Amino acid sequence: MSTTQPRTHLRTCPLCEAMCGLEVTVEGDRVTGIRPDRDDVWSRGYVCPKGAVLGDLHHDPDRLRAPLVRDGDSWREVGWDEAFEVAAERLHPVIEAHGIEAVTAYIGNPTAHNFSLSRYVAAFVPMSTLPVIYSAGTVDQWPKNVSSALLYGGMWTIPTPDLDRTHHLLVLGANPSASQGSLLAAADVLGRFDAIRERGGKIVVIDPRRTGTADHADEWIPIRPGTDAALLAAMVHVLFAEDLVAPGRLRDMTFGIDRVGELCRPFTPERVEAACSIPADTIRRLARDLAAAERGSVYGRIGTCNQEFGTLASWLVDVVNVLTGNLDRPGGAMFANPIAWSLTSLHPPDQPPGFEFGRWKSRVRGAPEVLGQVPISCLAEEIATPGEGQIKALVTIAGNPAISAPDAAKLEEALPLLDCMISVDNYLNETTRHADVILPGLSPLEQPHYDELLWSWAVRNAGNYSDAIFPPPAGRPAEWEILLKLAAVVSGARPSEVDVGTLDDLFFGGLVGVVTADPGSPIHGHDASEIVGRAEGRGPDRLLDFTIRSGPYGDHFGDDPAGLTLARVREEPHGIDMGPLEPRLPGLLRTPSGKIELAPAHITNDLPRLEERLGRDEPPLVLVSRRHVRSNNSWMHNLEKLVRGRDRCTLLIHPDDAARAGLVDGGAARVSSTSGAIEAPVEITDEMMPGVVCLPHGWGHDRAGTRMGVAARHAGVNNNIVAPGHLVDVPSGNAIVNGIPVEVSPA
Ligand SMILES: Nc1nc2c(c(=O)[nH]1)N[C@H]1C(S)=C(S)[C@@H](COP(=O)(O)OP(=O)(O)OC[C@H]3O[C@@H](n4cnc5c(=O)[nH]c(N)nc54)[C@H](O)[C@@H]3O)O[C@H]1N2
Ligand SMILES: Nc1nc2c(c(=O)[nH]1)N[C@H]1C(S)=C(S)[C@@H](COP(=O)(O)OP(=O)(O)OC[C@H]3O[C@@H](n4cnc5c(=O)[nH]c(N)nc54)[C@H](O)[C@@H]3O)O[C@H]1N2
Ligand code: SF4
Ligand SMILES: [Mo]
Repeated sequence: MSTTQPRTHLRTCPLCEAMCGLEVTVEGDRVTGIRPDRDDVWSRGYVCPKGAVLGDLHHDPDRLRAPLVRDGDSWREVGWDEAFEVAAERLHPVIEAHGIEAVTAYIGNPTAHNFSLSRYVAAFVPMSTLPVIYSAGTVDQWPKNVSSALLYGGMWTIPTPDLDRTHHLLVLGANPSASQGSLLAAADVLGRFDAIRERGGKIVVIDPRRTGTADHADEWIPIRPGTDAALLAAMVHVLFAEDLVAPGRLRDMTFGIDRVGELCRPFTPERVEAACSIPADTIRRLARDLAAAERGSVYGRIGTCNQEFGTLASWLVDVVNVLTGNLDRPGGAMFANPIAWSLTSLHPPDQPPGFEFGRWKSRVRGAPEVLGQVPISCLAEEIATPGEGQIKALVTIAGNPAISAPDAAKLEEALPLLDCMISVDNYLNETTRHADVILPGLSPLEQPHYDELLWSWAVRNAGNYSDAIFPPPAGRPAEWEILLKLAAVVSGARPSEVDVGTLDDLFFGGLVGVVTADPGSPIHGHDASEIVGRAEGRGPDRLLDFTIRSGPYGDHFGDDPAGLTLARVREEPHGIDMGPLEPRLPGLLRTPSGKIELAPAHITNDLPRLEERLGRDEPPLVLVSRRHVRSNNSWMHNLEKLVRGRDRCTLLIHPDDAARAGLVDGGAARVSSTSGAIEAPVEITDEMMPGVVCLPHGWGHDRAGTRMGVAARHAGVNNNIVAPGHLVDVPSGNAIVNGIPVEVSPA
């Protein structure tokens, strides 16, 4: 009789930016245990509850394992050839009747965390020939992308706080106790926070909510949502007024330092204190403390992006880091130099040197394009409004906009109007229930893993490759193959004619051509056809090998024989660590001037809007969002171990506000705004500042026709029903989902 011996596999968790190393135990085809890998050079034994249930995700019976095709109200499991045939049958007539302009795509968050999707979405977008796409980026970090594009010349050139060496950390609108860090890749962020304080440093958290992160800080300063830009502008004012501006070596590589001082002069601490709800003295102290710190760093995240002045706030975070000399110095805010460079670091081919915005406008609302996209809230009206250019077909890739996009009710009404919808997704959920065809990807454990983008803002220069734990089931394509084939089908090809290998060669060859022609690349001048000819393998592995070999520590195709290749990286299953971050400026800058362009007009033109806001009457209550460590946006609620226990989709409200609204703890509240109303259980807590209530996003799993049994039993409500879609940050078009005026009453 044969017994299956337990085997252990080392594996990076693909769920968030912490990139924890795991030790996964497998018996036969079952995952029987997951422990943190204490020898992982990056995460050193850290894990959170989500990583520990990757096995449950793999075994989840609701996870789709075969394509689904809709016939009326019912679904049929089909083979892959048939799935693509049906996709073409339903999509091509739309394109013939209305042109490719009638088709668009929405790209969701897990794309950034998936071995295949993260690399091949870069192929899908151009190859599909879609003129316009939408993404979760415009409910996320678009303001930071705009700021980085203009300041440094790369929309993903984003500095990260150098946690392990800083002495002073100012955190705005980030809650790593839940999120585990964002645009800040580090495992055990809070442990690193504690270490800052243990070595005598200081941490200040600025947030309308006293979060689990604030519990690890020296000081929590509540702020009225949407006013971080005013606070930071006042800090800049103080730095100039008190002669504390000390950019050091950055001065010679920066344009616009004095201009920033002039522009922020009107923002005195006294003028912003009422709007921010932070005393002027406190603002002065924040500026002085930061200036006095030997090594300090300002870090802002989604609370500073998903809000009324997202771009100004995101920009001012970097402005303050520059003015205090902390940008690009150890202990400040630094740029990583990972083992494998990210495809996103290439300048977008459709952009002139530098960046232009507003090159086209959305049809219905006239929203200007920013970095190739308009707000995701435009999608519903583009589908629902008849006329030339109306959207008739949609492709979703690893996204759940029916829940995650503002004005969710409008999008839910619009999706059924589509003539064709194709979803690359692993679940039949609130969004994909509207699809004609669902094409599921492999489970994370059935594919290799190496993060594409996230190492670009890691707190160390590192990388880690994991092999697949289970072989992909026979006949199932990887998602890179799905994307290439789908791109060809969208562009008009018949599925039977598509040769994925040829498309992959085209994509790879094109990339090698671009890089060898780039004077800034270490492999500049190499013969592209020779590199392509010798490259082994295909798909994401071949790309990864190329980005490692042409990267900073690579073998540069023979120039540095001791350098890294994918094969060498694979020999180190606990990961490779090339050490702490090192200064990268001015070499990294890709601006037209070759300097940091600190006062770009596209951003500073928004300052009058901020000034106007200062005198505004404040609404009695505004709503903000939150995350929880056991939840992941909208999609891990089908795992019993994560959702069990008390309801986490509750309305947090300060005791004074609750009393005024007549709400009792554990009772039900009705939350309404100009866009809709929802009901949620009440949790009265002084962790909220008065005047601000809080709901998590990502819930509302009570919709008919989904196939997520556990999630449906823990449905919660969708806070994006009360997020009005017209509320966007002006320079970026990013959604405002924090600081929404709401009314609250007993339900
Ligand atoms: N009110 C409010 N709204 C918000 C936010 C907020 O703070 N407040 N945050 C915003 C932010 S930051 C983000 S990033 C967005 C997220 O918005 P989305 O990206 O639209 O939503 P997710 O919940 O991440 O959707 C994940 C989808 O991908 C599928 N999926 C998971 N893994 C895979 C995979 O490996 N392959 C494929 N093909 N599919 C997969 C899931 O089944 C699910 O359908 O939400 C935004 N919305
Ligand atoms: N467990 C888990 N981890 C995740 C996710 C998840 O859903 N669950 N989502 C992932 C994704 S897609 C992202 S983008 C990241 C986000 O990572 P974080 O940015 O750390 O996100 P949050 O935990 O939502 O923390 C945002 C904080 O901003 C505060 N805030 C709201 N409005 C304002 C404001 O106007 N000003 C200030 N100063 N603060 C404000 C909120 O109260 C909240 O505490 O997390 C990622 N990691
Ligand atoms: S913090 Fe949790 S979800 Fe994030 S990588 Fe680590 S184990 Fe995975
Ligand atoms: Mo996000």
